[in-house]
Amino acid sequence: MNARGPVVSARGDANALLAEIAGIGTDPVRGGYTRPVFSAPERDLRVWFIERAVERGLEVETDGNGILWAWWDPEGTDAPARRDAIVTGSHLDSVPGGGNYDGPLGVASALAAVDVLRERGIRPVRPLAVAVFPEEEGSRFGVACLGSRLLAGVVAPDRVRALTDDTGRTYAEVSADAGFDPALIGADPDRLAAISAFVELHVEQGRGLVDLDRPVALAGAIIAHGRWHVRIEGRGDHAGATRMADRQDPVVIAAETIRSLRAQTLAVDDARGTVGRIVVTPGGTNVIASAVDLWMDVRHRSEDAVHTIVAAVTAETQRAAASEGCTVTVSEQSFSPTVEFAPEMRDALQSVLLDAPVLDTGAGHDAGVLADVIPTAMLFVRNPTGASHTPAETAGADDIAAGVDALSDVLAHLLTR
Ligand code: HGY
Ligand code: MN
Ligand code: MN
Repeated sequence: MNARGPVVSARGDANALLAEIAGIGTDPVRGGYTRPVFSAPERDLRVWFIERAVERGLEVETDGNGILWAWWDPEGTDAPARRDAIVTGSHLDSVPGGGNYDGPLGVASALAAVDVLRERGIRPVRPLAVAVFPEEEGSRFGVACLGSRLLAGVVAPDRVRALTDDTGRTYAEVSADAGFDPALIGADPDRLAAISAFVELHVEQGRGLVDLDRPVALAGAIIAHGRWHVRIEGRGDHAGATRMADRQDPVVIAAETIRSLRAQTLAVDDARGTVGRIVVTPGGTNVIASAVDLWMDVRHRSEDAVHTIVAAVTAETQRAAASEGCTVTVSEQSFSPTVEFAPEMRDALQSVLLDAPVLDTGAGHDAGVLADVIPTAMLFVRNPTGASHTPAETAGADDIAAGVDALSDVLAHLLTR
């Protein structure tokens, strides 16, 4: 018996694996799950993953970026010779109040697929790894897909070490407290060179499969998306003793930023613009704020459209701030260009999956980051609500099983070529 139940989890059953972690990181205030990187819930999820991987005979390592790699090596080979590896997996961290499928479904399905491949008698001729990427959501340190970006060398380690969470603690401090060595983060070209394909299974974040009435799809593209930190500074004062004409109220400017983002986004067909997080300082009901921090998330298939929207909102915000006697700084936290998944790989997998539909997505993924450096594909599993980043996110048991079968078919194809 181990921390979470029977010593040997149900074989080939992603539903059972997900059920084992359903109690980890539940959020009694927001609902759903809150599992930020380097938190106790995320640590528990890492322990769960390692237990489930080791009981499957996988050799687990944690690299300098905190990425977990659980290896199934071909018989008769040893670790240093790993090359042409096939990697699958996803993430275990969540947004605040998220669902139990965004990330964990891909990890559980990958573990279950190892069972299925073994049951089918597949003997890989190349290594297979199940990987877990940390801080995919960027919920703690602000940069999305932080682990995969570090691995790919597209974010500077010094910048990452200095990133702060909402308590002001740096990545370096928090990761060290969690038992990692922040001096070790950074690009790992040798590891990337040893990987010949990456496949990520993920719950669909949208209703494409519901509308098509299909359980599983392949990903076509991820639309460009980025996040910008807007800091507005004014003059704090007393809510009752300060005449309206004498105010420099940053909250008023924040309202203008949000109005402007909505208007600029609606003016561009199929653009998406969101402000989901605002921090007012000091945050008293009877206090005129001294500063406001808010974060914009802007997405569109055209990268130019994203940058045009952000520039227009910045200009309108700065004009409003000048008239209110406030100052504004807008800084880009992360940006992901539009990603087209490798067509030749996608087409090959489509034949393996008997013409699974191909869907684009507005959600970012580690697969989107790695697609620049490794042939990468994604599988989506139907989400009946289509909702995500909310407790309403879901996936049906039969569709989850269909996803495991599809991932197993894809991995069998890639492992035995
Ligand atoms: O924000 C995203 O698109 C992803 O869920 N991290
Ligand atoms: Mn995700
Ligand atoms: Mn997500």
